[in-house]
Amino acid sequence: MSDVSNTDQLPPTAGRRESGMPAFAGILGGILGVAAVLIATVALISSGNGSSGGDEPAAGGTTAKPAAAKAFDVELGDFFIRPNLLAVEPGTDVTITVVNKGGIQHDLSVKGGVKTELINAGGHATLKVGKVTGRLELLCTVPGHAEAGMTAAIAVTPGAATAAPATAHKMTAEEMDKSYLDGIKAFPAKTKGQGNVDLQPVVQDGVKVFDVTADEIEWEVAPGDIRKGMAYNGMVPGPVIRANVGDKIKVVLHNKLEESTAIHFHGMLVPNSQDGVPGITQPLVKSGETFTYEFTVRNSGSHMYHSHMNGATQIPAGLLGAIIVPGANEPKVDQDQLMILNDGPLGYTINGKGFPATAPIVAKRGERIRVRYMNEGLQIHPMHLHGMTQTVITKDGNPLPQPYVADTILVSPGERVDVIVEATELGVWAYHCHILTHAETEAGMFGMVTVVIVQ
Ligand SMILES: [Cu+2]
Repeated sequence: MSDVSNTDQLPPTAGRRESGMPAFAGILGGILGVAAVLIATVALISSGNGSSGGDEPAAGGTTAKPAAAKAFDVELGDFFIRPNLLAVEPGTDVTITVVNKGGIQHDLSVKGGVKTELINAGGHATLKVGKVTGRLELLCTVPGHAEAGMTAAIAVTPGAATAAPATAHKMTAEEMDKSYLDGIKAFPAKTKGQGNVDLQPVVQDGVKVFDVTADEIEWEVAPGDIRKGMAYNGMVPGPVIRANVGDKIKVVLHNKLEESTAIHFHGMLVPNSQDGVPGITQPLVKSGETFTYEFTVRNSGSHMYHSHMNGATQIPAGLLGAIIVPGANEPKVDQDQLMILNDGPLGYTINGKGFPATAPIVAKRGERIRVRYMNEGLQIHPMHLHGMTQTVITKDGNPLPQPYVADTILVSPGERVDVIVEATELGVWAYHCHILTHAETEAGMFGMVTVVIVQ
């Protein structure tokens, strides 16, 4: 098999090009788009044999001792880079074929250097690192992803050419079975920290005052999976604020973050000055500052409060919570469950936890369960319950004139959807996001998976 540095397959006219540019990639590079797949194929072939190509003629064609070239395959995922250490001989010309196996966009970047474009889930890209003379750090530059584990390195190691090729580990069928069943055995796993705890207000002069402190935290998403996040009152999701229509409420935000923030009351009808968008309706709430929101609750429903500053990072990192305002005609239910969906630095989570640390819903046969879906993430999540249907009764806090029945409920970012589940069927029923890259890997279930147990 040939390496990308082979030049004997070149047409004579292709002899002049940038010094050190791998010939194949040099030609194909001109046909962007279509080329990505072809380069991926070439790289797959070339990296399989672990050859450095060091004995091949140099691409530049004049120097006596050519630079070796080496192509690597690297997988990106939520949130890993595999393999995370690429060993090369000093002076090797490195090209990396990058495949995004995750469910969200990632890129691969040399720290402070070249990087790929954002790669969609399932997409490929090629990173031409060039000649490597010293250790290089690699990372995904999407905010929060490096912190979540997406880092790697190219290490310069004399003798690397004869070492085993660096390839992503592929699990055997037995390993897959064991890992899958072990995950289910661990459910529901205990982890440190729990979100959605009711926030008790202090009543001052007839006003319900809720104190909320934003701070950086470490959060155990799943057993041993501890990630850097941000939280209100140290929990993800933040504490639940409950109020009634007509209540005068104050929400006092203390900013202990190292950056500015603000709170937007998503879905609530508030005076413009209380809408929580820095620079548009209020000043920035800078690090160390306190800001008080005050308004009279006007509309009922399942609502949310979340950051509206650096939102693509702060909200997925955990600055979010539910506001529940009962309506005039609430359905009669035996259980009222919150299901806050999120994705980002904390991974794919239901109420701040990933499987097997998610909580099951346990019901007696015949119970009526309301589930309030809220999507605080950056992606859509079609939530599928096995065995029983879901009746959609409310959208964004507004009761539907005509409820409808479904088994998969698509919840888009910012949406709230209330459903009723009649727990009529005995058994343990899987309940998960049906974008399966949010729920399963070859190592088993993770992320947005839980169960409904009907006894
Ligand atoms: Cu999902």
